[in-house]
Order: sequence, then structure tokens, then C-alpha cells
Amino acid sequence: MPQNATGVIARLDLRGSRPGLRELRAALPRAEFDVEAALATVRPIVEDVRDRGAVALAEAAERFDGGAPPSLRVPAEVVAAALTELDPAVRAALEESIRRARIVHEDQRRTDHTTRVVDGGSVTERWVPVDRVGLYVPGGRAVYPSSVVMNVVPAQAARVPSLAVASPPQRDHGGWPHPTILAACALLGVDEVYAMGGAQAVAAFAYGFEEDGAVCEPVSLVTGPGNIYVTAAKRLLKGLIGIDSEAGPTEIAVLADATADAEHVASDLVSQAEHDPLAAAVLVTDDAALAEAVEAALVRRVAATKHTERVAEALAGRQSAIVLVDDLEVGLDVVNAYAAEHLEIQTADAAAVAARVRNAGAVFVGPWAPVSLGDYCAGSNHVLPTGGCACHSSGLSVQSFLRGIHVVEYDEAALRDVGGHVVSLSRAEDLPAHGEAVLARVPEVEPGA
Ligand code: HSO
Ligand code: ZN
Repeated sequence: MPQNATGVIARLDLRGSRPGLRELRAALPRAEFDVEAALATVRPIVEDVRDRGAVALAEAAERFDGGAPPSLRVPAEVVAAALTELDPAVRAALEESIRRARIVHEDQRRTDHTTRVVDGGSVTERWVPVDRVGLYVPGGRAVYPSSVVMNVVPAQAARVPSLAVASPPQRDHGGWPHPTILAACALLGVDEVYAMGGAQAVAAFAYGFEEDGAVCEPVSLVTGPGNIYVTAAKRLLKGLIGIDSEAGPTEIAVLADATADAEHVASDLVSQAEHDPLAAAVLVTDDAALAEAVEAALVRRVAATKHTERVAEALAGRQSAIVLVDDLEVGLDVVNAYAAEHLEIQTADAAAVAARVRNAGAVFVGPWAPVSLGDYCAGSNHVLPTGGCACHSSGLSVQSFLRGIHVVEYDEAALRDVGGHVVSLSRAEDLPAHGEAVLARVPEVEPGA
């Protein structure tokens, strides 16, 4: 992709064309994220935890985290102390983040629904939370108490009865997980916290283990972001456990026209580029003057921001670009093909344009809804599909922790009424015993009636 004069971000000029989906997928920037390659590293770790439990977990912590924690289970006093020591401003902000996320997620819980198919015959969709969830919270460069909120709140809104958190042991913090993570757990009322990280933590949740006579029971579902090894472990263990969608590097796309404020656009692109050198920042616009102004603002902001190197690398990477299009129609084609994790609409009549977005993890509408608001305090969830998965998947929500069970209730007359059709279909599929199960109850039915 051609780099323009400043070199801060590449340009992709689609003016004069209206590419189809296949062409757009090939042309649009995207980060490499090769989970397959990490599987070989992760497999023996996972098998070791399955076979040797807590001993394997302690050894893995020695190897990967620079030391084993005092115990895998973080004692309640350690979790409580982290909250006592939390900066009051951070505590107030986390409390507000939790409050807003709870309002939204509680309100989105689906209710059971019964459909009467015929007289005497009904199907109910009953929403049942999974029994036990393991939430993974990364340590290291990414210490995100906000991600604790975004994973725990929907699980609690779904009324998941048992919930445990794992986060890597930190040498600088007595071998316990980062204190801000522990404080967030305390604020959310989570008391089952483990000092374990990486692929081994996912395996520990999947298989369970015993430590000094106390059992960590296996979970049904593991959610939460992590590095490529955590993601590889989730892929490996999927089936035994459920997982949320695989999280790749974060992405922001902005669809903007001449009415957008270049400083707003540039600041939002930088805000997500700050996560990771592989983070993607994409501006799609029909206004060449805006493209110029955003680029100039990026040059200034990259130099002035705290994580200059990381941001510069993310913006200059093959995954980021300014895409020029003839009009917003083509712009919508582009953002729908790209299916960004986060999409901002900064155009005239932004709500109407946003209503035409079909593929995005979350959409931020108009000038007053930056992605960072959604990261922390909008009430929406920030665990969202990346890498184009927004074409087929949703972000984390209360629904992620529920299963819809179809409950079938028919009385004798209703079975007799449709029984002949069951018999006919069973014969057509050469599975006559299926029909016989009906005939054993209502022998008088005729096939096809
Ligand atoms: N933008 C990230 C979430 C996050 N931002 C956490 C700040 N902290 C992925 O949606
Ligand atoms: Zn963010």
C-alpha cells in the first residue's frame, strides 16, 4: 500500500471504483494473527496441567511468570486489601463503570418465551445460565480492570451461579495478580481468584485441579482476552469448554465525511492504536481535505502521546490506512466489508448512516461517542469480535452466558394429530424405530396424516 508524504499512515485510494466484497476483502488492511502457529507450544502445557494439576501450574508459573505464587488461590484478605489500597478516583470510576454496565446488561437479559404451536402443543425457549464460568484477565503490558468489569457484569446479569477469575502472578506484587485487578474483583463481589496465567490458566479452568485439599472445579465456559497462547489454549480446549470469540488485536474504523472534526478522528485513531503495535486504525472518508487534516493531526498527536513508539508502529503497520472513497455509499460498502471491532460514524445525519451498518462489533454514533467512552463507561460491552468476525459473531453480552433450551410439551391429542407425519418422515429417512416410538403411544395414526 502506498505510503504518503508523512509516512504516518498508508493511503488506499478507491475513488473512481465500487469494488465488490471479494475485492474489498483483498484490498483492505488487516493484521496477521497466526493462532495455529502457537498451538504446538501450547499443547504440552495443556496436557501437563490436565495430568499433573497444581504441580504443573506452579512449574509453569516458574517458567513463564518468573516465579510461582505463594498459592494458586488468592486469599480473601489479599483481594480485600487491594481494594482498601485502591486510588479513590480509580475506585469511583470503576464503580460508575460497573453501575452503567449493570444497567445495560440487566436490561438485556432475555426472558423465557412460550410458543403455542397447536392446541395442547407448545415449545418454550428457556434461558439457563451456564453452571460455572472462568474469566481470564491478562497481566503484563495489559492490566485492564475494565475488562474484569466487562466479563463479570454480563455473567452476573445472566445469574451464573459460580464464577472464578484467573490472572497471572506478578513478581512485583508478591506473586499475586496485579492489585488493580484484585480490587476490581472485590468491587464486583468476586471472591474466587487464582494467580495463574497463560495457556495453563485456561487448561486449569477446563480440567479443574486440587491444591492443598481445596478443589477448583472445572468450568463450562472460559471468557476474557489474552495473548496468542491464551487464545491458542482456548482453541485447543473448545468443545470441552465453551469460549467467547477469539480476541485478536484491537481495531477502530471511522467512517467520516466533511462534517467530521479532524482532531476528534485523529485522537480516536490514536486511542486504539495505543493498545498494541498490531492494533488497526482505519479511516474511511469521501473528503480528501479531511484525510489531509487527519493525517496532519496524527503526525502531531503521535509525537505528543505517551506511547509514541507503539502508536506509530500500529498506524504505519499494514493493518492501518486512510481509505478514500467517492461517496458514503461506497464508504458503507467498505466498513461493512471490513467488519471492524469498533466503528465510529462521524458524518452528517450519523444515526441514519449508522442504521445502515450491518457488520461491526459496536457502532459509535456521532461526535460525542468516542470508542474510549465504550471502553470504560458507556454501559456497553468492550469485549467485541475482531479480525472480521463481526460478520458472524457478537460481542460479549448477557446472552453469552445463557443457553436457550427448547422445552417441548405436547398432550395426547396433539401427538395423535401430527403422529402420522412423524411416521412418514421416519420411514423416508429409513429410521422406522422413530415412527414406532410414536405408534407405541398412539397406534391408530396413519402415515401421512
Ligand atoms: N479497546 C479495548 C478494550 C479496552 N480499552 C480496555 C481500554 N481498556 C478492546 O475493545
Ligand atoms: Zn481501548
